Amino acid sequence: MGRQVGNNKSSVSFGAVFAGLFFAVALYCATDPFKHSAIADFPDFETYYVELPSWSQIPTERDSSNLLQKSKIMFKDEVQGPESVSFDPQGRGPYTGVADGGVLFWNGESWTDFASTSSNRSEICDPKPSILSYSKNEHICGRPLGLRFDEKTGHLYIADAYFGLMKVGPEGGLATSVSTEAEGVPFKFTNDLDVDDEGNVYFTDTSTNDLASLEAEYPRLRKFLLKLPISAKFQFLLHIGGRPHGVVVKYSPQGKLLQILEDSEGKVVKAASEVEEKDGKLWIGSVLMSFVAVYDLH
Ligand SMILES: [Ca+2]
Repeated sequence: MGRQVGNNKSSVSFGAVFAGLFFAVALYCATDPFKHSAIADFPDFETYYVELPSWSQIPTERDSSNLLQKSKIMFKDEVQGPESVSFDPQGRGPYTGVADGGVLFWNGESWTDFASTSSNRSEICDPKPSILSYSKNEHICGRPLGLRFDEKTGHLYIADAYFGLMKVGPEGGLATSVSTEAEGVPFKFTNDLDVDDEGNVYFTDTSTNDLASLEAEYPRLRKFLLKLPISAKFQFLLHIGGRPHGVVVKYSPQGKLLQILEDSEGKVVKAASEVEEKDGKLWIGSVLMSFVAVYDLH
């Protein structure tokens, strides 16, 4: 009998400790006192529903040979997060936009600063050891996510995540704003663009960058996840399902799938943000890599 009472006592005290611990964790998550969450510095952060294609539209074809793993790694640790890769009308380059907000140019021997999208750059935009440590100042330093030259004028159009659609002359320098809104609706996250033969500029604007479909459907869930006091690295792993996976798909102008290249284990190409085809080679940029991957189509 006495023993039974003892057991009850210990289970009561264990329950109390567990409840106390649970309360402390809940309080920590709710208030984030040490500013660990990914959006701690963005008090006005809002989430939006994003329309995504249905699962039936996603191709089921696979590249079982993981051909992307044959890509050559170029400029290792010389460029951080080179999302968009582009060449100028003379074929020089590549040019790329990197995590610190700059647009860089490869002159054949070294990387040089070519352009910037922020007139407000300071030492807070200086190079950092990790790609993930730039996110706090991106809204000040800029983040060029799409680059494309107008073949006729040589102007470089830049889609900056924070400053909208911008443009800079063939000599580079500080880019000027082309547009930050369409029909009165401000851009949320200008990501990619293209320029046709007549100089018309097309670009995409997404309110989030590569978040999972579930979170697109349930914005409150996304905000909750982002508010959890865990590092940007774990946030990212959570969003992509915990495993990097590079995929490049080629479609015909009619929308027929022509070729699919994969690195399903993320051994070489961890993720592909944009691909530029030039002289039989695919130049693969990624916001997550510290290099450019080049895949030879021949
Ligand atoms: Ca892009």
